[in-house]
Amino acid sequence: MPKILMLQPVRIHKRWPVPEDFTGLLGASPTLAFAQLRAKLKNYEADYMDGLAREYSLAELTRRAKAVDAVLINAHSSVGALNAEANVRHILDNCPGVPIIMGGHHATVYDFQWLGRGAHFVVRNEGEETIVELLEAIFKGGSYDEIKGISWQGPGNEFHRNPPRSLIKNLDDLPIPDWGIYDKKLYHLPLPIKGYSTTAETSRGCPYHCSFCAASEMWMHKQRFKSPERVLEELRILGKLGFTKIWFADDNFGQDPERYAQIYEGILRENMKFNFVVFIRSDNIVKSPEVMRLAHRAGMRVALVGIESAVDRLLTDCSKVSEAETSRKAVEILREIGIFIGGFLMVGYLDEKQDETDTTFRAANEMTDYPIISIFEPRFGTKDFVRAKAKLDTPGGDMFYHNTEHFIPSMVHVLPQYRDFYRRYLTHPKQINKLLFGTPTQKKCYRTLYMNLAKSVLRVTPAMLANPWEMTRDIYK
Ligand code: B12
Repeated sequence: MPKILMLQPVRIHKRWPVPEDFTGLLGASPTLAFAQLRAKLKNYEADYMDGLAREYSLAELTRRAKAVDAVLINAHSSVGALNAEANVRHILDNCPGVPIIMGGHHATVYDFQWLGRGAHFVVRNEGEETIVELLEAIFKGGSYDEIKGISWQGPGNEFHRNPPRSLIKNLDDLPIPDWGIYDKKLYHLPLPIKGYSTTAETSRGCPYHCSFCAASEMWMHKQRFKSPERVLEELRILGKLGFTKIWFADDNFGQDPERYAQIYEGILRENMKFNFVVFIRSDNIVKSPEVMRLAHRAGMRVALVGIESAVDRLLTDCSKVSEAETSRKAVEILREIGIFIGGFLMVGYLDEKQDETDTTFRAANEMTDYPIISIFEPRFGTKDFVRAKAKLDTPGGDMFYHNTEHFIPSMVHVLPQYRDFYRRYLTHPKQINKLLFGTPTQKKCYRTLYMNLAKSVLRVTPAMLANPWEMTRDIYK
C-alpha cells in the first residue's frame, strides 16, 4: 500500500513578539482538508503532521517525509507561504525523488509560482476527485494530461495548467471526513464545554462578490450546502468521537436561516452537546434574531463577523452589500443573546482617508470582543489586486508572501496606529474585566488569548529580539 504524508507546514520561521497568524492566539483547530481528503484515500497509508499545532524538528520532518511515497502540503495563505516554501525546499534537499503535491487557497492562485519553487504538482480548487486521479497516475504510471484541475511540471521542467474541474454538485456525496487522522490532544478551541476540538463544514463557498475576498473566488462565488440530515449525521459521529467544540469552516455559515434552524432543532431534539464557532454575516444575523437565539441554545458561542469597515463609502467601494448600521444591529443582537463577537475589520483600504481609518479603529473597539484587524493587502486573483496593481500599490509584487513590515505603500502610516491599537486593547481594563467577570465564553477566550500571548513573548530568542516583527528562522536541526 503506497504511503502519503499530509503536511501542514512545520514552522521554521516565526514572528515575535506576536505570532504571524494572529488568529492562532485564540486556539487551534485542524484544517478539515486532510480529514476530507483522507476519507477519499482509504487505500493509502497516511501520516499527518500539523506544524501550526505543534513544533517539530527538521530531523523529524526529514524522517517522516523519507518514509513515504508522496508528500501532500496545504498552502492556505500568504501568511503561511514562507514556511510552506521552506518545507518544500527542505523536502527537495533531503528527500529527493519524493513527489510534492500542493493544494489549498494559496496554492490554487499561485500554481506556477509553487511549481517554480519546486513543487511537482498543484491541485487547484476542490481536491477530493483530483487527488484520487493524480495519486493513481503517479503510482500506477498514468499520464497527467487528462487530469482536470492540476498544474504540473513536465520532464523538461515545463509548466502545464490543465483545464479546471467542475465543483462537486452535491456535497452530501462526499465521504464522511476521517477525523481519526488528527491527534485530538493537539487542538483546543476557547469554548466553555468540556471535550475535544475539531473542524467541520456545512457548506462551501459564498455567493457574494466582495472585491477584496480571495476565498469567494476560490469557490467561484457559489455556495453549496450539505443537507441538514447530513450535517446532523456528521455531528452524531463527532459526538461519538468525543468532539464537543466545533469550528465550522464555512465562509458563510447561516446563509439560509431556515436550513440552519433545522440543524439547530436537530441538535436540541437529540440532546447533542456542542459549543461551536462560525463565520457569519451581519445581514443573516439581523434577518432572523430568533434563529440566532435557537443557534445559541444549540451551542453557538462565538460568531466571527465580517464587519470590514464602519464607513459606508468603503463598504460600497468593496461591494460588501451590507451597511455599517447592519453590523451595529447584528452586534446588539449577539450581545443580547450572549454570543462572543470576533470582528474582522480592514484598515488602510484603497483610497481610505485618515478619518475613515480612525472610525474603523473606534468601531473595532466598540463592536467586538475580539477585533481581528487586517491592514489591507490586495490578494492575488481578486478585483482589488487589479485595482492596487494599477496604482503600483502592491508592496510585495505579486503578494505571494504576507508582508509584515511594509504593507501597501500608500497606507504604511497605518502600521504604528495599528500596533498602538492592539497594545491598548490588550492592556485595557475592559478586557481584563471580561476575563475575570465575563460570560463563560469570554473568560475562556481571554484566558486563552493572554496565555498564548505570554507564551509567545516568553519564547524569545536572540534572533527574534534583534528582529522584532520580522519572520526569523527558529529551527536549525
Ligand atoms: C481552520 C482554518 C485555519 C486554522 C489552520 C488549521 C490547521 N491547523 O491547519 C488556523 C486558525 C490556524 C488558521 C490560520 C490562518 N488562516 Co485560516 N482558515 C481556516 C478555515 C476556517 C478552515 C479550513 C478548512 O478546514 N476548510 C475546509 C476544507 C475542506 O476546505 P479547504 O481547506 O479549502 O480544502 C479543500 C481544497 O482547498 C483542497 N486542499 C486544501 N489543502 C490541500 C492540500 C493538498 C495536497 C490537496 C491535494 C488539496 C488540498 O482540498 C480540500 C477539499 O476540497 C478556512 C476557511 C475555509 N472556509 O476554508 C480559513 C482560511 C483558509 N484561512 C485564511 C487565513 C487568511 C488565515 C490566516 C492568515 C489568518 C490570520 N491572519 O492569522 C492564518 C494563517 C495561518 C498560517 N500560518 O498559514 C483564509 C485564506 C484566504 C486566502 N488565501 O486568501 C481562509 C480561506 C479564511 C477566509 N475566508 O479568509 N486558519
